[in-house]
Amino acid sequence: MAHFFEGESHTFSEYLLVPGYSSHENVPQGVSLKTPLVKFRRGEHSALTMNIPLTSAVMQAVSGPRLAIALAQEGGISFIYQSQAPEQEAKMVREVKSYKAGFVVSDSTLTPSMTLADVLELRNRTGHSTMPVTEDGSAHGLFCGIVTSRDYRVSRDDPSKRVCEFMTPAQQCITAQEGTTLKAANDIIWDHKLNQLPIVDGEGRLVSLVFRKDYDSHKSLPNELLDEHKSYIVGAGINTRDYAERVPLLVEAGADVLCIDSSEGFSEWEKLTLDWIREHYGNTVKVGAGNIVDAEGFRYLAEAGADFVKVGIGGGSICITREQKGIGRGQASALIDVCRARDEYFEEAGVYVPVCSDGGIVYDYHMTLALAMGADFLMLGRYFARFDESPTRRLNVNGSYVKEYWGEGSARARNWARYDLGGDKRLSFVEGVDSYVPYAGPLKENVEGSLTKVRSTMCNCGALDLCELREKAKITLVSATSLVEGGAHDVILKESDSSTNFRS
Ligand code: RVP
Repeated sequence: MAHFFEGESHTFSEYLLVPGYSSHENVPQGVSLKTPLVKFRRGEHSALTMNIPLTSAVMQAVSGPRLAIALAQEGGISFIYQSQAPEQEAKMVREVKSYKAGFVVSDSTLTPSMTLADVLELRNRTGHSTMPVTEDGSAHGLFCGIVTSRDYRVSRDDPSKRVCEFMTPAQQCITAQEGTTLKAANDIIWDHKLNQLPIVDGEGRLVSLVFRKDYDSHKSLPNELLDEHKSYIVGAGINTRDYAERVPLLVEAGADVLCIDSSEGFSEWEKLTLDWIREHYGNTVKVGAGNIVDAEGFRYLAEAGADFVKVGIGGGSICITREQKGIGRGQASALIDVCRARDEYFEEAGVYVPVCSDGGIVYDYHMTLALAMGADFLMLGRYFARFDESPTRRLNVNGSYVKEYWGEGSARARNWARYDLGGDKRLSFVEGVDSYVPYAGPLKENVEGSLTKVRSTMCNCGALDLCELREKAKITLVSATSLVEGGAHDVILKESDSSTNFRS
């Protein structure tokens, strides 16, 4: 007879935090969100610590180089998606590692023969209004000029007008040589009243751009996550199929941490992957594993040598695994169960294996709940997909801006390595959807907004750091009726009031 699983299956929205005593010290400015990313022994420190407990999902629609840089600047980590050729993924990792704070490698470069229509399309897609022009349109091609929104008038100019007819040509641009310091570049910008300064090499090839606005913003990045060479920390996804080929390329490219990206991680495939990495790299390569949803799954991966363990099956916003296969578990219950197992394992083995709660965060308060339930950090897809920096197109649908967001198990992503158990490819089925999410602007201000709420709630619970939150948080299950009470109710909302839209 089938075994009846005794654990529960609740999700975040079914819980609330009951406030605890807070003293005069419990103010948001005093709250630390630092958290360990990889395992450590009792009495030691984690070799990698994040300044905020957020990572971005291993997904095509989420974690490209641009988002990885923006998130590292805020103190979190992206995991570049693995559903692409290993060389291509390694190139993205390299792009993040070679990014020098303040020196931007353009991802919207033009060629002289492109048209104004191309410029407008690119501007719409990326949100960038300044675009360098290179001979072959590559980010490091021969520098030909620059286009800004001051160079054309949409209402008057012919969309077929060529870029070379309205760009500011290279000869008229003030540029600086490769090797110029950020401070010196900034002085040139101010002395010549520029908005941006192209940096070129000895042969006139474009290296990067320095923007006037970035210098000041760089100075205000107190949480940025840098390695010992002052490059941003970045993670990369791997799968349980081509690791022997992929891992060496990612390590060589400088990935700081890897993560096995699998929809179902309680499997021998994961152990074989971890064994291979340990055999070839010992403990120098850090690698997380998942996803699992109970204590047994955690124990298996911890004993197999995972540096962190990821929890979550079927709770992702674009995920239809539960509908398609009937497997999974409510994210909150899964997390509580696994965090208990982590603490028991720590007691027993003296090794602390951080737990990541992956998927299903809809409201900002879900972040606080997940952290209070024991998550060391969170992984989010939908949340980050909405920002300027995600790699997808921004579109105008029925008068509102949206960004595209699709699951790794969707037909669009074709990430069979994440789901496939082998066998005839023609029999593969989808476990994810292709969708839109509301466009939400830049990552920085959204993350700041969400974490302000997290810090504030932590103060209400009397906690000044994440360990204290876990110890002090009082979590209660709520009834379906009290859920209704939680939103605005029994009033007629004014149309102009958008403050009830708390979804993040
Ligand atoms: P969410 O943040 O709710 O959008 O969830 C993101 C998570 O969903 C990912 O980190 C991953 O674990 C899972 N995912 C990604 N693709 C799919 C799918 O197509 N089913 N699920």
